[in-house]
Amino acid sequence: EGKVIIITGASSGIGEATAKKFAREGGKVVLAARREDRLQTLKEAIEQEGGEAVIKVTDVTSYSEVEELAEFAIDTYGQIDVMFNNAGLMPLSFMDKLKIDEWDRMVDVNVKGVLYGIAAVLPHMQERNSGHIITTSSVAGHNVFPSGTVYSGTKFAARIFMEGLSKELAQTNIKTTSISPGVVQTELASFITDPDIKPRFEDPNIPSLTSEDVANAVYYAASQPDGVAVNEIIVRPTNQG
Ligand code: NJP
Repeated sequence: EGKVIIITGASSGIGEATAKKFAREGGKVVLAARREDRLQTLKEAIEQEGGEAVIKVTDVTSYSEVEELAEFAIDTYGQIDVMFNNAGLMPLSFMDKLKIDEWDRMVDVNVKGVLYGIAAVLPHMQERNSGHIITTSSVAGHNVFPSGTVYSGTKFAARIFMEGLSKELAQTNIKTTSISPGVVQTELASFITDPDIKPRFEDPNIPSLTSEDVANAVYYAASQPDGVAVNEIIVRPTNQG
């Protein structure tokens, strides 16, 4: 309640659902992504329900933009309680397709974007000796599957950043959490360009979670008492296989 949370990738899917969840629970939500129209629509939806949100157009591949996002949150609300590094891409393909551009984009958003999010809030949280950094990894950050090799690598990295940071911050009150969802029905698979992969991941009949299921897991981690850190959550559809 009343927590200030920055959410990257707030313009759709898990980020959007998490924004609505925190706003309903009384949080002050800072919505970040590239698509301003989507952020504006979400802000209005949250306000119509009596919640509080502001928007900041941000490309997480730019450190200066992520820094400005953190400064904007502090200027607006005085503090950052939770940083949710959630923006991500999953253009799956077999490695021998050599989709170098897509590898670059996954590394830029899924790896460097997370590091920039950490860097932008860490000094502020250390100064207050309080705060919580939450990052969306994946079950692919625990197990690699064919066509998901590069994506998995980025999600292993994201999870290890949270684990290592948690150890480095062990003497502080700052918490870290890695959220690893299984399949979630969002727009993520729509950006797959490999025709050998795309139909399988866009099949609406594969067992999947809703974005709200993941938002509930994020909220669970963020709403624990001061002395309790939930460092890792794996949340999967019961029959994902
Ligand atoms: O996907 P989607 P999800 N700068 O496509 C944003 C992970 N995950 O909600 O910039 C800033 O609806 C983009 O915003 P925009 C996944 O890896 C998912 O499923 O306006 N933001 C949009 O809001 C990812 O880390 C599944 O285009 C950027 C958001 O990212 C997280 O969940 C399973 C950006 C993507 O929303 C959320 O993805 C799993 C940039 N440069 C993990 N580039 C799953 N869906 O099955 C993109 O294990 N975004």
